[in-house]
Amino acid sequence: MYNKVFISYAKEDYETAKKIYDFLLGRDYDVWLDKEKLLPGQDWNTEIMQNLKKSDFVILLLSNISVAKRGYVQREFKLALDYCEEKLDTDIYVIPCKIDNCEVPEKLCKYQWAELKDKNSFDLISNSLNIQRQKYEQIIRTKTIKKIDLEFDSEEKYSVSIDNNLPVEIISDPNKINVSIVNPAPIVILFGTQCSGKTMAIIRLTRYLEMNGYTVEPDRVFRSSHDKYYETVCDRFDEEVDSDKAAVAGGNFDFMLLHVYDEVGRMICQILDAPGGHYFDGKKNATFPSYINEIIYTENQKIWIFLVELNWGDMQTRLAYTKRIVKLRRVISPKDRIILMCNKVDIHYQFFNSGIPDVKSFCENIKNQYYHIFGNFKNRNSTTKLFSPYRFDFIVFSAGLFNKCTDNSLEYYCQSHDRYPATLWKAILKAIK
Ligand SMILES: Nc1nc2c(ncn2[C@@H]2O[C@H](COP(=O)(O)OP(=O)(O)O)[C@@H](O)[C@H]2O)c(=O)[nH]1
Ligand SMILES: [Mg+2]
Repeated sequence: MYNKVFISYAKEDYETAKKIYDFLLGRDYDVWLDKEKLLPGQDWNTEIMQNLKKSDFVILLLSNISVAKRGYVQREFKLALDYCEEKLDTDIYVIPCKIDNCEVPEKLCKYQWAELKDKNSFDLISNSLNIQRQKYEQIIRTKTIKKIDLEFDSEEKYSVSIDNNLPVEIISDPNKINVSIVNPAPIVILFGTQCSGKTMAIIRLTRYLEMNGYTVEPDRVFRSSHDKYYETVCDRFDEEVDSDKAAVAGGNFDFMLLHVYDEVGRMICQILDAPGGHYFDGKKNATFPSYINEIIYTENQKIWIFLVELNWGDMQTRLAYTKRIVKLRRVISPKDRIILMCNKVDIHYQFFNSGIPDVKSFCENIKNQYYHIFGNFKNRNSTTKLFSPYRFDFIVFSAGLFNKCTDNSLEYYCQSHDRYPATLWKAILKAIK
């Protein structure tokens, strides 16, 4: 998509036009050059005009001959400039390319031109095209997510409890939430419902990372400096990580961006912990709050960790949650990676052998309960699909064991074996590479 290039030139400059044609063809562009494309019997005037109109980019070859010549070339130049009027000022559409020392026509002067005598000129042209193409593709992805959000089946009814400890704005109108992501490091997004174990997974991972020379710190500018709730969350982070009580019992600890640094202080990734209700809240026509969409469209690479749990909810609820994940498929960028994390495996000891979880059994059972995820995230790459049939890595996880105290007011937390955070971290590092 957005790869149609029209080359306008005077017939005396055909050789140069053909070189650009060949160069761009080799770079996945669909190039229109009259001599290559016109078929015997076609009305050449209509064909040229139609293809010029359809094109996403127009390359104008400027030479002493083409700028002086009356007739077709001039008409194409003019038309291209007319179509250019419909674009944004920041869009790249017309690319003038100077073949010789000709004078650039006044109307084209405002566009940066390429000097074809320069060695890297072809690369510069393809860079310009690529930049604009990515911009168009980004717009389409934004539109797609809006559309699929609208398509969300309005008949579904299921309920998910909302944690009352969260600040009013987060419960009442998550669209009012502003966040800022200032660092280009990859973002690990823990995608799960309320109580799916996101925060505890982060706590367990943080403990493991800190034992292994990494540093994990909250990003203090993620939320506005007026947000006292966020400030408290950041201040209490270390204390929460070390606590032998589960995070939710402690209250406000559910919305954060963390930075992970290695021993030499290099940022490896950022981890997002957002309220589960923002990913899956059971509302009709569910859409993600704007801040989540904003994060989806940052340039940062994303590592999507979709949390699933064996026997979670009923079939309807699982199906609805699955749909939410499947809908994301079209907006996940090719550079993003996916991890399907089967959480809270400690509850299902029937799938353990000598204390070790049988990943294959977990995977088979999760596949039965969330089969749309497997069906929709098939790896379609003909070479790699042989050894990885799905576009995600499947891992099992347990943050630890949780025991409620007798009056149910809080939960004691006893951390899991290192193998769980080690596997999770390994999968994240593999995804980032
Ligand atoms: N058995 C078990 N329960 C867990 C695990 N992780 C979380 N939980 C339970 O799920 C609750 C919610 O966990 P939390 O991480 O706060 O969920 P979040 O809302 O997704 O952040 C905890 O209070 C625990 O009761 C786990 O690994 N195993
Ligand atoms: Mg949480």
